[in-house]
Amino acid sequence: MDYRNEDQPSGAAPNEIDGLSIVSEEDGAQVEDAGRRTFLKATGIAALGSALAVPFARFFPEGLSPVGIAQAQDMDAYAFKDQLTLLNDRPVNAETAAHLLDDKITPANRLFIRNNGMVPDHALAMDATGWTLTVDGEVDNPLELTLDQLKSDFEVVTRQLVLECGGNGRAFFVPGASGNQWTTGAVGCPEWTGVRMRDVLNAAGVKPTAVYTGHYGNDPHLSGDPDKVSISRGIPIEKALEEDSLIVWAMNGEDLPAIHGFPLRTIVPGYPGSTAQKWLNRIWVRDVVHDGPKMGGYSYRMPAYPVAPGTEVPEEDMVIMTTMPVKSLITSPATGTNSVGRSLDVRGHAWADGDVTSVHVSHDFGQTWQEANLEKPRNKYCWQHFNATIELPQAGYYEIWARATDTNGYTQPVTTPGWNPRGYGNNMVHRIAVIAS
Ligand SMILES: Nc1nc2c(c(=O)[nH]1)N[C@H]1C(S)=C(S)[C@@H](COP(=O)(O)O)O[C@H]1N2
Ligand SMILES: [Mo]
Repeated sequence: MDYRNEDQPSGAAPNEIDGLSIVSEEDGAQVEDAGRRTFLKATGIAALGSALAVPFARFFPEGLSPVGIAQAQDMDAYAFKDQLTLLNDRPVNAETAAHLLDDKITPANRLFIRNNGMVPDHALAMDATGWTLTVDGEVDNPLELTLDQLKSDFEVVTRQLVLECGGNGRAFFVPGASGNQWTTGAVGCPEWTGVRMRDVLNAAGVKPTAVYTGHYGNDPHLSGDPDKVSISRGIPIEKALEEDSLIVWAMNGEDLPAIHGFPLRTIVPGYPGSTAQKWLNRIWVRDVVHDGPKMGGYSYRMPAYPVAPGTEVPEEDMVIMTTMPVKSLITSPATGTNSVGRSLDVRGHAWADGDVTSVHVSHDFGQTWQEANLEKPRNKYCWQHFNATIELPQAGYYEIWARATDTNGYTQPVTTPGWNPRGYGNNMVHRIAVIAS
């Protein structure tokens, strides 16, 4: 089994209150040299840094870079991010504190990053020369489309769509689950521009034998082995043919940033972020469920039945995670805010696989709930904004909780839901802490 990306168990789970949590380092001693890139010789402090996978390599003086040039380049591609929490720098993984996600449209510099491999060279150079998208497999006419063809031959659509990692909230599972210790910030809702995946698939002519897509990008594997694919996931053909499953080249009106998949990626709203293939160059239409790297084993798969926390679930009992659960995030005030007024304005976003029908907030650990104002979504799969004014009965310490309910009648649980080996799908209520004066 490849532990490099899914990482080792993190030990104790952090405190469950957002903002008071301890983000544990991961990937310790898992770093290997990537043969296909030039590396600085690991000596002295560099060797030590390499063994510990120091996550703040960019602060090291020039020449003392602990893990080498390729990683330094990835961190350059990360440099435009605004105050994100870096969980790992090889591969780059970073999340966003809730109060930094207050914008209605998530700016590029606040969107989380989840890389399984390295940022490809063409992206680092922002060079899309000769880029093509191949569509093959169970289709009548395999296609090889240039970016220009993609942009001119199909209807261009712009949609604001949630992108959320399936492991968002993993840090709160007890016992801890291995992988990036995301708290609440592996989510965002930028505006994407591109074409519908279904228009492209229909142009290729989907055969009746098609059951699944397989998405490929060209991000180098961490091992440096050019024959290894970092990640290749896919979606059921019915989902690929839905009108909001997109192939996009722009985020918030600009070219995709290098680290977010320049020049092309998929966006599959309602599904785990891992299906949103970055640096997309091929969609392979399959006559079986796609079996690329990170489709099998414990990756993005859940037990087929409820298991007790800590259970060793046999691999054959794991099933692919499809839709993401209903969720909400309080983006103002920031957790830890002191001296808030007794009349407290709170706001945030809520999202689901479909629409959110209501959001409730509580200041007394869920003993009483108050319905928040909820805006309609700008388009399907866009997050919805809520706000409420909570009257706090007296000065002191409060937790503010938010709980969303979706059109299917599902409500966020107040505790971590169904434990699973890799800690996916945690949609427990979001909690912040404030002191009222
Ligand atoms: N080629 C490629 N695509 C990828 C990944 C990756 O490592 N390589 N990570 C996936 C995962 S697990 C997630 S959650 C999203 C994260 O997208 P972002 O980094 O743009 O936020 O990209 C997905 N697409
Ligand atoms: Mo992810």
